[in-house]
Amino acid sequence: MTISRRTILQGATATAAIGTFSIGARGQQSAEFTYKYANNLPISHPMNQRANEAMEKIKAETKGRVVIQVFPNNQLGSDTDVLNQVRSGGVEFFTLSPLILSTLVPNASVSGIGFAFPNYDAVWKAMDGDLGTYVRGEIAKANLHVMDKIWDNGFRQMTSSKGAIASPTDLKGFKIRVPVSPLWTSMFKAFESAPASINFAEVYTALQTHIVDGQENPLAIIATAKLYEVQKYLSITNHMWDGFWFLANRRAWQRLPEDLREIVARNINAAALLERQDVAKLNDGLRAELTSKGMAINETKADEFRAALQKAGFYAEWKGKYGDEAWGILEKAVGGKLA
Ligand code: X2X
Repeated sequence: MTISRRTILQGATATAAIGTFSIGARGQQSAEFTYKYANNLPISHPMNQRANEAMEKIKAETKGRVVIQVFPNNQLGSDTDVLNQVRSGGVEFFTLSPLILSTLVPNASVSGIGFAFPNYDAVWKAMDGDLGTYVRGEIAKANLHVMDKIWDNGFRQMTSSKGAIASPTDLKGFKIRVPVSPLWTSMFKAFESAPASINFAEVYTALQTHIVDGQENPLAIIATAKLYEVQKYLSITNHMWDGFWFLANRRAWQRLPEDLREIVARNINAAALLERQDVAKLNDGLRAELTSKGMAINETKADEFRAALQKAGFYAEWKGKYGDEAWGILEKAVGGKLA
């Protein structure tokens, strides 16, 4: 390959444009690094509230050198689109469910195996411990940077416009939206449902127009995304825990000098811990609110659903896919055999 003088000059100009402290049109100083952070959740969800606070702190602590703009609510595209953009560098930061990330990093979804975690204590011990370390190692191999602390989405519950889901038999033939992820599709196929992969950006409309009859999400999302407007029945299934890895385009991350990276990572990880508390608190208080919005809520027995998955060969199949190393770390984290 020959590199012409012209290419070198172009390269030098591009680097200078990124690296200098420029003066904006109205005379105010513009930031040295202006980055975009995209996510799929409504503005009112704790994730956006805590991310906004973190970005303010980052701007202040870096004396305006780093400005990270928050784009909530799929403004920059659906999860599938934005995953591509964060890989190419069109978007610098993105929060994504480990299960959807598994379309790029297959073993990232191991934390989403059905009925694996009994409670939040077990989740945070695992995700801030060996299981999280293992998954972040896998993500790093895919050329993405990932922050240490995973954000909470929550334990997922099922909703329907057709009727209550009281036992696994109610899931047979059920037209349910699932996020775009092989693990989600596999789980609902094991229940003999008819899962449809749909990005969150289209979920409200898909429910409203009855393309699907149900979906599953934590209470905080059912409330903030107003899914109660288009769903009548809420079944407390706690069928899996889900979170959001805070990802960065690797080149964009490495462009930041070391001291700025430290400020950005520290504030984003601290915000994750606050967001975890917010979501837990929110989920505790939401049953009454969702009932007042007209939802009919029922409890279910986790053991029945787990047994149905076991019988369908779900756990054995995924143990084989993840391999003994990843499966062993998961089982150690949850303190028991899963398959
Ligand atoms: O798409 C969903 O259902 C959501 C918002 O929970 C995720 O990001 C996985």
